[in-house]
Amino acid sequence: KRRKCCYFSAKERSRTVSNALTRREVMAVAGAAATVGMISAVLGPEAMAQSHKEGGTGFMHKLPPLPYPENALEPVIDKETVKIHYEKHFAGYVKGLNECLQKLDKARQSGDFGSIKAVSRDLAFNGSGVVLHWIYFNTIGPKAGGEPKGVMADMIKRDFGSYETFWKQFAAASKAVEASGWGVLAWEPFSKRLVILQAEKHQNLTTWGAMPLMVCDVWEHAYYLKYQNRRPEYVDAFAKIIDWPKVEDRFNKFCTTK
Ligand code: MN3
Repeated sequence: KRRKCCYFSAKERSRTVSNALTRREVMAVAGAAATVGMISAVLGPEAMAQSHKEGGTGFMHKLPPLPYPENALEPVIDKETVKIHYEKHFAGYVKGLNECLQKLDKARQSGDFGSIKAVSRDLAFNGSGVVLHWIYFNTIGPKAGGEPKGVMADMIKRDFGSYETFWKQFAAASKAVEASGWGVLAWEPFSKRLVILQAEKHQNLTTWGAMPLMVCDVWEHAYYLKYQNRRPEYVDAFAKIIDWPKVEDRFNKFCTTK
C-alpha cells in the first residue's frame, strides 16, 4: 500500500493554504495556525469534501456525518450519550471553529489584529476539538474491538512489545488524564514510532507533529450518563469498539516508517 511521507499532498496543501490562511498569515498566528494546518491534514480529503467555500478566503467547516446510528455503540456507549456528544459537543466545536475563521477573515480584511491572542486561543481550542472528535467518532464503531490485525498489529508489537502491553499503557494513560482530556495513540514522525500521549488541555499540542491515530475521549460528556464517575469502567469497555481497520486506514494515509 502507498504511504505518504508528509501529512498532506502538495495539492491538498495548496488548497488548504488558499482556503484557510496564506503562508504569511500562518506564520503570524503561529501555534493556532498550526492547528488549522492540522485540521485539514488530520481530517484528510473526506473532511475536505465536507467543507464548503464561502466567497473570498472564507473556508467553513461542516459537521461531518456520524458514520453509524446513535445506538450503534451500545452497550459500551449509550444512545443518549452519543447523541449529546455528537449533536451538542462536536457540533459546538465546529461552530466555534467557524466563528474563529470568520473573525480571522474579518481581521485580515480590516488589518486589525487587536484580538489575535484570544482568537488564536479559541482557534486552537475549537480546531483541536474538531480534529480529535472527528478521529474519535471515526475510529470506533459497531462490530469492532478485539486485537488489531495487519499493519497496526505489527506496529503495536514493534513499538510496545504486544497488544496487551499497549492496551495496559493506553488504558492507564486515559484513566489518569487529569480532569478533561484525551488518551491518544499517535504517530511521532521524527523517531517514526507510535507513542501514547495524554492531552489534558487539547488546545495545547502535546507533541508537535505527532499524528493522532486513535483517541479515547475522557471528557465526562463522553461517558457520564452511563458510567457517572467510573471512568476506568468506560475506558476498559472502550477496547470493544475500537475499529482497528479504520485506525490502519489513518496509519496508511498519514504515516511512513521510511
Ligand atoms: Mn468529547
